Amino acid sequence: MSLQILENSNALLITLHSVGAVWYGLLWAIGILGCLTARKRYKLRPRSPLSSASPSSAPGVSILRPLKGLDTNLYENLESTFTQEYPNYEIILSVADEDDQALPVVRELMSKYPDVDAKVVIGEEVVGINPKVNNLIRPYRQAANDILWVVDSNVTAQPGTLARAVDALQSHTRSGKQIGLVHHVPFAYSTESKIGSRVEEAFLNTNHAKMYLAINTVAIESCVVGKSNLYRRSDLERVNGSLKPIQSNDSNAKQEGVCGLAAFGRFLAEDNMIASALWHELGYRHDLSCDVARNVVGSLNLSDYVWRRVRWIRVRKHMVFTATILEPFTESILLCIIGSASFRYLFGVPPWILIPLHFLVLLLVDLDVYSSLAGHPLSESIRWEFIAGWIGREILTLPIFLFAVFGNEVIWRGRRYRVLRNGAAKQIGRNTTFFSWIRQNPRRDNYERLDTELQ
Ligand SMILES: *[C@@H]1O[C@H](CO)[C@@H](O)[C@H](O)[C@H]1NC(C)=O
Ligand SMILES: *[C@@H]1O[C@H](CO)[C@@H](O)[C@H](O)[C@H]1NC(C)=O
Ligand SMILES: *[C@@H]1O[C@H](CO)[C@@H](O)[C@H](O)[C@H]1NC(C)=O
Ligand SMILES: *[C@@H]1O[C@H](CO)[C@@H](O)[C@H](O)[C@H]1NC(C)=O
Ligand SMILES: *[C@H]1O[C@H](CO)[C@@H](O)[C@H](O)[C@H]1NC(C)=O
Repeated sequence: MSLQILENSNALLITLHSVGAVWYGLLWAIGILGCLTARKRYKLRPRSPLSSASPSSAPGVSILRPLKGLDTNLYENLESTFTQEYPNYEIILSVADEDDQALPVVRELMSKYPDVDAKVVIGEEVVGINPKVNNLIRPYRQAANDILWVVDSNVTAQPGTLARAVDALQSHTRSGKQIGLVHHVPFAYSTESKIGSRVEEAFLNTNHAKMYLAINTVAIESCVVGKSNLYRRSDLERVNGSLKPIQSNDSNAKQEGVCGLAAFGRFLAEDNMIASALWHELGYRHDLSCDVARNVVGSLNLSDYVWRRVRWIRVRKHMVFTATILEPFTESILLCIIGSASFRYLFGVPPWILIPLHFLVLLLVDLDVYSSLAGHPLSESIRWEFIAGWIGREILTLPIFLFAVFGNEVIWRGRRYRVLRNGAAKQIGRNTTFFSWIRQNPRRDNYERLDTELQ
């Protein structure tokens, strides 16, 4: 009898450890896939023939830049859109408020580049709780071209980026599906030695980029952050954010109810939802071109970083529930515990070999991802700070996750929102209970980005 129980529990342990070992192997495979994709995709950035095409032969593009306040590096970020090597584009810069501090910068650039077709739109139109969508709605309607490139205020793009993105938008996947959206992986760089900035930089440029590239290579589900997205207005006009496939074969059919950008004002992570809607409602796919969305991280302290991740997890939780719940098990520390327990049980691999090896190889893979995206290895001057930031991120991940996953409220640019089940959000009043007072911690400077941290 007791032998029977022993055998059963043995079988159970073997099963559990086998699942653990397979999971461990799978996650390494995903990580390596991300690393190899980064190497392959970003090594060469060939010039697109569109860069020097005649204006009439290149499809027109409207670049939309929603702005709010003075970002770190705002002048250079905006200037990078004025210097795109592309024959046929206009720029529409928009602010919600005529006193916005971004306006003088915009005016200066417009007088520096009088030959670039650029204009400013002042004043938002409220279509939902998302201030970025409210700010974008008028430029969206006024855009002269069907192809829109929506670029966050803190993104800098290299001159060839637009032409390469248009090439990608006009292509098809290998299985013949149409490309509905082109996005760019964020690549952060920090000019400051503050700890939050270093941790953010280490996160975005290693683990985040690696997973992002791997998921987009496997392409079983839409996975897009909206720092820099190119899509067609005519496509967006057909979807309503319900993510239900469109019920008609007619290529002009639209969904019911409000369609277009206005339908996404109810979401906090509108960029993510737009990408999902194009994917699920129209059956289109996404493509990453070989450019990155360069992103200067301003000065962040540790609590800024923590709150940023908390917001991200809370918003994402309702959109991709399973992926969010699995997330801690994909992160290095839990993964290492699972892997070392399983390999010890199944194959007798001692943890003192596996654990150091695990973290060492992980660091090397992550540094390789960094150098692929950056186009050069990590520079000597920031090496140790970067590695310290990387270690900090690995350690912080689980506590942040546990804190974030049990809440639904986020504070975004001084406003409180409750995230609802379907990913939509509702703005709530400024209750000053003890808890809301504690949660009011995120930074309060006047320059928080319009776009930002909710991806
Ligand atoms: C759409 O096309 C498929 C095959 O091309 C056809 O079987 C189906 O009936 C069509 N549906 C509608 C609603 O027209
Ligand atoms: C979107 O359109 C679909 C079908 O066309 C409809 O079932 C759904 O209710 C609409 N959703 C919204 C939010 O309007
Ligand atoms: C304060 O919080 C309560 C419960 O959390 C909520 O019902 C109420 O609407 C909030 N007050 C305001 C002004 O939003
Ligand atoms: C972090 O910076 C924000 C402003 O950006 C500030 O409000 C907050 O007090 C700082 N936190 C710490 C722990 O220094
Ligand atoms: C703009 O984009 C970054 C990149 O992820 C985002 O997290 C943040 O909110 C904004 N940038 C910085 C660097 O502060």
